[in-house]
Amino acid sequence: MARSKLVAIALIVVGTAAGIGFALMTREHEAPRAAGPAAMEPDAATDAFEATIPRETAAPGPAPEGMVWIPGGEFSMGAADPLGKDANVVGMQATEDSRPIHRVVVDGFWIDTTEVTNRQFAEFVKATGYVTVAERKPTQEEFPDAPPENLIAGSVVFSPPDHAVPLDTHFRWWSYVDGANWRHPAGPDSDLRGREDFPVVHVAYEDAEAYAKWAGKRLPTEAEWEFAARGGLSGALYPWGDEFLVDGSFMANTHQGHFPNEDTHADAHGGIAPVAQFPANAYGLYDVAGNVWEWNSDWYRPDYYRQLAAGGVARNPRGPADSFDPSEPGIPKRVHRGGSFLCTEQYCSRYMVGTRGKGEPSTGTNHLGIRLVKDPS
Ligand SMILES: [Ca+2]
Repeated sequence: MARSKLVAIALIVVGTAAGIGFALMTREHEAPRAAGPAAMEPDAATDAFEATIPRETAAPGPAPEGMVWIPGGEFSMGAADPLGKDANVVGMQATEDSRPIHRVVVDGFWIDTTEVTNRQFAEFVKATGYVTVAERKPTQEEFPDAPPENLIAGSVVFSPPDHAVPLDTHFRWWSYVDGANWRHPAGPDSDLRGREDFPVVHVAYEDAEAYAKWAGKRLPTEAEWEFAARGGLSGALYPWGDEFLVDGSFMANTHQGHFPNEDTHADAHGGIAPVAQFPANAYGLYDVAGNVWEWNSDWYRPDYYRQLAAGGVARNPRGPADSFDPSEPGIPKRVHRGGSFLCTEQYCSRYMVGTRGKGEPSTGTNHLGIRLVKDPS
């Protein structure tokens, strides 16, 4: 924990790659790697979607409040590259880590229909007195090499420029803001009034785990998350199908306009939105595409799907034993899924259901939240 928080404190948000660092990742794919995975040429023999086969088991009892039963079953996991490798160097090209498409079986589970809200997180904090990572003032003992002036509690906030900028580094639109945390999502002058039904943000991985423990739930594995998000469809680009707009209507809270300096609000939401403002998928899940990214319990490796595919059908995979991200070697990361209100076809298209994100565990941002699952008792 201490070592990883150094990323945010001493280096200032190097590790905020919740769909943020994809430009960096893409560039570094072209450079020699010091360590890590072998070349990731997709295996054409396995790189195709096959039908989803949901189990026909009924829910094991009444649904816990705010949750639905996911029957589990066998499905094809991963993302194709529909735009071609030259179409978008900071977008779909970086979906190499979502291939090969491979067969996975997951057992049934309950899942939250929405992202965890500020109202829900406030109940947890009221009951436990929990203090999130972003609210804790880092100490010199924890970070002996950090300049004292950097030992300030805060978090990472989207801070768009007022003019077009190259999309080569996310430092152009992300800032470490002193005093930003879940209670003050845009910084000390902001608060939660009127935002009770917005997803909680600025939560680190350990904050998400603490909330889950209190709620009697757990974070989803990446395979569980994707099975649920696909809603029984096979190989669809989005949780609802293959067309981004349905009858001209937006189906998810994403970014419209020139990224990052212009937001046209064409989907009726400038920035983050309250949960469940767009239609649910066929399993009844809201915002599995867009609004905020969601922590998964798997460690991130770009070659994990290749490892799984080599072993035939994967049963309840729980992620690799360790983490490696070629864009930031030495910084362990957990998987993020679903994309956010900042994803656009110009940058990060991670609202596409099979695509992946990743982030350093102690780093929260104002577009990263929580959705939890629960095992049948
Ligand atoms: Ca989401």
